[in-house]
Amino acid sequence: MRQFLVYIVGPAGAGKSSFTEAFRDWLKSQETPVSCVNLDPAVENLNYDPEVDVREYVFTREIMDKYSLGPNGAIIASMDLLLEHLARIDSKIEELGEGYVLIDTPGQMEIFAFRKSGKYLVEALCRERRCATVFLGDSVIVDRPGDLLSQLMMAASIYYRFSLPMTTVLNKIDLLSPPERERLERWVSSPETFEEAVMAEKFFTRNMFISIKDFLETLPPILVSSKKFIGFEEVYVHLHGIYMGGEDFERTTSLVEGE
Ligand SMILES: Nc1nc2c(ncn2[C@@H]2O[C@H](COP(=O)(O)OP(=O)(O)OP(=O)(O)O)[C@@H](O)[C@H]2O)c(=O)[nH]1
Ligand SMILES: [Mg+2]
Repeated sequence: MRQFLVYIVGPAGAGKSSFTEAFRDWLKSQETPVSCVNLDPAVENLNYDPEVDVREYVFTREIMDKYSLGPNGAIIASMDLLLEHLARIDSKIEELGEGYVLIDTPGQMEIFAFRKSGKYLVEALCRERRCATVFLGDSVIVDRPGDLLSQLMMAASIYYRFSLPMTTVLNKIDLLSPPERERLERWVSSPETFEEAVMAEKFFTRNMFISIKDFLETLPPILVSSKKFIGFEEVYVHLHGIYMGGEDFERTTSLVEGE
């Protein structure tokens, strides 16, 4: 079996680091080989011990002091500086051996996902390895249909940006009341029900909704709780399909009609 790199990407505070730790523990309990990489140069306190930690090479707090930068400027600079250490990071990942490699990504998702350095890093590490993304959204911030819609748009944009097979996840469902959870389950399992709810808000046109509906049908979000270990089996089944299925899976999940 080869290595399988799984990038955990999502908005700030959605629970990327918590998911990385909890899913690692769950995979270990299933006797699946797994290790973790911290790719966030800015994180101050990490709740788990990653096998590879980019803060060994670049630590944003030091970059702030050294170059008199503010927090966002320092994270941008840190990601750029990390590229100088890419060969070393790559060989450290190689040393981890076969199995799942969970990669916890920076809290400032847009700096990682939408600037050149993040994409370059992902592409370089994926050159010889099978890779996937877990888009980790936050179920707690879904109060109305538009809140889910904007997280799906974010997920679609990450999917497009990285061009990697993706598993979509909504975290923290332990914090929802039973009616909130049932409503979310209805929306993610029935694109028609979700479409009705979105249309009732009278802000989106049906045509604007079509591509997101397609995304929802292709990659319906799995509801998880990193605190309560809910939904991990489903995440595993989806990811394992990518790991084992490879090219065929990528083709069948392509959102481009006719491919
Ligand atoms: N109740 C509950 N809390 C969670 C869950 N996942 C994460 N949290 C909490 O959410 C907060 C943020 O979690 P992190 O794991 O640090 O989130 P993150 O996405 O890594 O944050 P950044 O890297 O700063 O963007 C912490 O207080 C976690 O304890 C969950 O499934 N349930
Ligand atoms: Mg984090």
